[in-house]
Amino acid sequence: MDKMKNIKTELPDPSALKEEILKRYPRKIAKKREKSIVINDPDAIPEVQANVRTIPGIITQRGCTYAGCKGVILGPSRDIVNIVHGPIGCSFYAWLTRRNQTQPPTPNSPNFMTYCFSTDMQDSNIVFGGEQKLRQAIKEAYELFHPYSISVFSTCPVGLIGDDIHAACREMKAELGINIFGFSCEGYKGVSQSAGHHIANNRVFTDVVGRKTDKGRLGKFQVNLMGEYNIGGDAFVIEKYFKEMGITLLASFSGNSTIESYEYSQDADVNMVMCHRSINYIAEMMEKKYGIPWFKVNFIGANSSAKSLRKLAEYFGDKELIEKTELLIEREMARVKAVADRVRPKVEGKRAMLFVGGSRAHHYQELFNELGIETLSAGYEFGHRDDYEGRHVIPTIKVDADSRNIEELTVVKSETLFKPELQDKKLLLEQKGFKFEHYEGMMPTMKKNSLVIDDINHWETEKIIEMMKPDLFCAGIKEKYVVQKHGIPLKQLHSYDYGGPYAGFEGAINFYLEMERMLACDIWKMVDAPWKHEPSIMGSMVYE
Ligand code: CFM
Repeated sequence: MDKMKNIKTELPDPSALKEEILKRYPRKIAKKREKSIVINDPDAIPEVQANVRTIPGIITQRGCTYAGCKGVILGPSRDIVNIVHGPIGCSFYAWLTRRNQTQPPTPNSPNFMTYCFSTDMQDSNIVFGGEQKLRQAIKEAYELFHPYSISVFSTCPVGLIGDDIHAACREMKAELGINIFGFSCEGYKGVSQSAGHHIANNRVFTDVVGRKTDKGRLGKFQVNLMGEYNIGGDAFVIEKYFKEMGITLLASFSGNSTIESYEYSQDADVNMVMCHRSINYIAEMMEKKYGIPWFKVNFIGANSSAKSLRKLAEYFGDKELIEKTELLIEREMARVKAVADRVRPKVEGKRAMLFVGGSRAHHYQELFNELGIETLSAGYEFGHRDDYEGRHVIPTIKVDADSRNIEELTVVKSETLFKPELQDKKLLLEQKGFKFEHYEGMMPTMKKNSLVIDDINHWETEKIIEMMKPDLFCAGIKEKYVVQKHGIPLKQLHSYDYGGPYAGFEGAINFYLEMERMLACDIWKMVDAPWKHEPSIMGSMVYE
């Protein structure tokens, strides 16, 4: 390792480590994985292979298409009954396993998030078809709960036997008189959760957004917040700031939300996109159809929260709004600074790795930067090249058979609801350097020689831990105990380990304190895994 290099901007070259990882793979697999393990150079971003099939048999972090559609996008809305058409296991897996929170306005307001609705398919349904059972389930759910809306999610067997869930939904919608729609989000439909996001975005756009056109204005500044799922109460924090600033949040896709609010979300003056991966499709389509511009925000990290709130105020350009925003930031930053000043010296120089989803592996690096914690290696489970390298690469992304599987909707301008004045405003602001439809991606913000790994697996996780010895690893429950047995603390960034919120200024403070607890402590060095002393069985195989 070359100690003379400028370690402020540059990490040691990890080429040898990459070789070491690839050496163990059969040749064909090594060739494939090589393209997903890249050594970063922020000045000349290398291409990352992403959004391709996981190698069968490898222990991936990924989930399925159904998880992305039902669990991620639709799951956090409270006034809709989400019926899973499939075997009970798929429902059980998706039942309250994410930490989305919600706050119904009154104790009597509908909230079906805690329920688990399933058609509980049996062998006989697989043989003779399950559509009739699905119709019955929709009817039963309606009679019991009288929800605002009902949706249906296909699981793998439904796609295999060919039940027409959309026909069943149309029939029941006509019969019951409420909005009922379905998602062909069979688990195998795409290579990861990401396909499920796209499928969910499409249907929500065609069947929900724009249904209510008589709402009228609800505030002076109307916005939608997209790609914020209220994990650990993050959305509550952001909503509080909007309220203080006088911003009216029409709809949040989809943390702390109602389906009803999506129906008039086309009345927004702007869309803010937090998690680009999961929701950029709706933002794009709403701009085409309704003329609503969108820009990227990030409320993870105190500095990025300040930047995002400022950008919002700048968009509206209202003097009073700008003043209120500055006051809020000043007050909150003073609180943040007091804690950061105390915690930073204790954790500065520690080294972290983050392997999460499709946006947090990037967003959380902001919090680490604020504490002087260095990111050695990071990657997404299912991000696309644009989430790594920036949106400018989108035209160069190869569309393969797996992506072609997911419908690309053709969207046309709405004759009656398109707002040309918002597009004029966008143009004017763009001339002043305001960036719309822009996401720079994760890699330009990471140091030279940081190791970027897409769809990391257990073997690679163990290897980078052994060789780079990070002080902290961020991932999910599947990785947690393997990592901790190495004597390294793991912070879950999907569920927050029941901590949080981590969004906004108070979230940053919570996270700093969590880092102090995890990193300024010696207990992890005392972990003694049994395999360090006991012989383990080794195997090898010849593949050619
Ligand atoms: Fe977006 Fe998410 Fe994420 Fe995601 Fe997810 Fe999630 Fe995630 Mo878990 S929508 S990409 S599919 S920010 S559930 S709230 S934490 S993997 S990084």
